[in-house]
Amino acid sequence: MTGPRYVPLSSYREYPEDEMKRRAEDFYAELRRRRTVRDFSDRPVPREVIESCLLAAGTAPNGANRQPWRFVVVGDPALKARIREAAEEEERAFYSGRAPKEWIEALAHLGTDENKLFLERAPWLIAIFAESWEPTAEGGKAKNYYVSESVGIATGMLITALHHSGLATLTHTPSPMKFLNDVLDRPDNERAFLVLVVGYPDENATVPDITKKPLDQIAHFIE
Ligand code: IYR
Repeated sequence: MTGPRYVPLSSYREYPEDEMKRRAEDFYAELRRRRTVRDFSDRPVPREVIESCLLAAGTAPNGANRQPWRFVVVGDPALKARIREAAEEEERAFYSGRAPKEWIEALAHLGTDENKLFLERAPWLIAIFAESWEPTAEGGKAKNYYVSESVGIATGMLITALHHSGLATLTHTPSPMKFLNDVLDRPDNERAFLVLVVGYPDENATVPDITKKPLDQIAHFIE
């Protein structure tokens, strides 16, 4: 067991209140332009951009600083095709009986179906895995903590970083996702969390006409 070691907080930056307000508003304006995209272009995206965004995601707060995430970035066309094939097989079962009627009804306004062309067309697929434990040097298992929370936060930061870079994403959750361990040859301690599809939107991309809840429906202030 190692005790704490501290360094001065030198990276923190405070802004005057008016600037703080402006920055908060500007950032909201930037984020509310983000849309989940299903129509991707096949235009290539430089790997360096993805690398920087992954480093940004890797700064996420997380349980005991164990950083229990693994990002498997797939650009290889043959592997993307295998992922598409396996995902569509699960989705066909999902849409044609496995999913409860209520779930299918909840999705109807988004127009999703079992066809996942984007898995082949988009230049990058980032398969995100959550490490529930890590192998120790002695051959044991070191448990990780708040794994879903940690990986969820990192994923949110990754989506934000990619959007900020000018890329579109789709948070894809094939269900079940176990096939990703097989296709991507991941060990047992890694659980597939989701697949982030990354690229440029297709020129003719459309998105569902949906809105976000206003502040008074998502927040309650008690002062
Ligand atoms: N995994 C399916 C279904 C799906 C589920 C939810 I919840 C969504 O917000 C969107 C889709 C699919 O990818 O089509």
